[in-house]
Amino acid sequence: MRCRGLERTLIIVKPDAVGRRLTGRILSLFEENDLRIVGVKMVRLSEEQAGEFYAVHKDKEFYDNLVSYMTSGECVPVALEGASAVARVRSLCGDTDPSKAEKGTVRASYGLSITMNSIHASDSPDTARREVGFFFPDLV
Ligand code: 3AN
Repeated sequence: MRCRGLERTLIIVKPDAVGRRLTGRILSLFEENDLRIVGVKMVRLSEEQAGEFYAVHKDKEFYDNLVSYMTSGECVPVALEGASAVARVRSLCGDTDPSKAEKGTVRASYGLSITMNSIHASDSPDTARREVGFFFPDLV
């Protein structure tokens, strides 16, 4: 059940982190910060699914690289719930570029590059609704 005042957001543990067996450690960080896992699964995205998920970046120069990376291995999409979940989860993930991410964040701890940066997190409540629904239609 969703309690009043709580927000939901989507993260994806990306192939670089799943492949290095970091999924549990990454999810622990969110649970330790009062975020509840309300949906979790493991998927291998098709090119079509990754393209649809990242449609907003279609015109960027890194789009092809991003889609090819996100389809290169297993991903773990997770729906998280908590107070101010969208902003707090973004802050726990750190800067897109791991070399600029604050110490203790997922990307500072585990990210390898801007592309292989270990985690995706929804960037606004509207995006979160779309992204949670993309993987967990029953949750929206
Ligand atoms: P974030 O995931 O931090 O919100 P976005 O939404 O700007 O970042 O970008 C989506 C994903 O695209 C990033 N997680 C990253 O993997 C990739 N990306 C973003 N900017 C670049 C870039 N300049 N070069 C390569 N990949 C990028």
